Amino acid sequence: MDSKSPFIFLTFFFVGSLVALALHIYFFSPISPQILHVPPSSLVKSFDTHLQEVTKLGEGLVKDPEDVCVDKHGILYTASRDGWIKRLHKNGSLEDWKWVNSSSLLGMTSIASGGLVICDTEEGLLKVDEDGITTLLSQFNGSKLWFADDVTEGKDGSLYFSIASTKFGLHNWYLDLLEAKPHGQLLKYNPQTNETTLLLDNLFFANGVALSADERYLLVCETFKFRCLKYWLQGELKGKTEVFIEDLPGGPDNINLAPDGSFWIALLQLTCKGMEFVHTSKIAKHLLATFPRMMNIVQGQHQRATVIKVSEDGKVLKRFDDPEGKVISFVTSAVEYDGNLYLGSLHANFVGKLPIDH
Ligand SMILES: *[C@@H]1O[C@H](CO)[C@@H](O)[C@H](O)[C@H]1NC(C)=O
Ligand SMILES: *[C@@H]1O[C@H](CO)[C@@H](O)[C@H](O)[C@H]1NC(C)=O
Ligand SMILES: *[C@@H]1O[C@H](CO)[C@@H](O)[C@H](O)[C@H]1NC(C)=O
Ligand SMILES: *[C@@H]1O[C@H](CO)[C@@H](O)[C@H](O)[C@H]1NC(C)=O
Ligand SMILES: [Ca+2]
Ligand SMILES: [Ca+2]
Repeated sequence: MDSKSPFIFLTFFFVGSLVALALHIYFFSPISPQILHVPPSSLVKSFDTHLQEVTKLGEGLVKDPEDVCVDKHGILYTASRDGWIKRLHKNGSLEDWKWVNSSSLLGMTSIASGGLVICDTEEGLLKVDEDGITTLLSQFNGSKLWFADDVTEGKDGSLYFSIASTKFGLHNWYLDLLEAKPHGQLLKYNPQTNETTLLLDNLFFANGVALSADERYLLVCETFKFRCLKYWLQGELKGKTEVFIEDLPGGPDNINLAPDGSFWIALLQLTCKGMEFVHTSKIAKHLLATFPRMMNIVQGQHQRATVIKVSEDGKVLKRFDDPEGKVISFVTSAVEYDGNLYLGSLHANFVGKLPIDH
């Protein structure tokens, strides 16, 4: 036998494997990606450690509470991944309040008439009150409402809510990130007339929504664009959109009005250190989308927690971090109530509580 044969065989083997891999990716990649710009500020390490001082409420009794809200009586609510809506009374007792047959509950808000409205990424908008669970809205424009992400209520009872992606679902949200194209929407639902209107389309993963104190405008976070938009509801700019804050040091998730009229925004670290190149390489994006298990190497949300307080004119007033995610990570929501910040997280078995100085 020729001594070169094994070498030739190996060469053919490797070239053949590469061609097969390329074809596989070409035919099976579920995305048609574009390049994503990641702001340099999101790559800078923070040295603030305030979030390491959180108290853990309900530790072991809640699972991945994405959002929290407080009602007019000061009762704190959160949705656990097991479907339980838990509430924390002022005396400190945690109650299993209502059970929703769902593992896909995200943003929530307490409503003036009592109870809550919650986004279920599979079902749409749910109302939860003493009488039980009702589906408020499950369709829009003749198709099923998928991936409702966050909701807030206006004084007239209107519900403003976001659809993170009309293309990918909750369990494939990283595909939306890799594709880096705008599939998000901002909508308004009027419960009196059952009318739903589209306010904004083509958003980059529409996430948290918050009304200003005077309800003259609505803010919506675009997670994969590292910015929040301001949508005018009243005045001469009504119907117009402008950038509220951009180049954020993380992807904005929930946003909540603070008692002083500013806003708390939770920021996600979307990629772990050293892996940022995947957002600028279409080949890397296709490879990850075709072999999704590899996303575990790339994702960075569990490595940090960051919340910022932003003034009405879009200036960062405060920033709190757990820079390595030692005590809390993947913080998705920050709600200020009565001198404390309550923190939701998709990587925690508790709700965080942090006293804040004024
Ligand atoms: C706390 O308050 C709730 C609601 O009023 C009540 O149901 C519960 O029994 C109280 N728990 C304690 C330990 O006092
Ligand atoms: C919950 O929903 C699942 C799927 O929709 C269904 O199979 C199951 O019977 C439901 N469980 C209860 C207790 O209603
Ligand atoms: C509603 O659906 C129709 C038909 O699919 C489409 O042409 C139209 O743009 C949609 N409208 C909105 C507001 O999404
Ligand atoms: C809105 O929808 C609900 C439930 O589908 C129905 O009971 C109610 O009559 C509707 N209201 C209007 C104004 O269409
Ligand atoms: Ca929210
Ligand atoms: Ca969210």
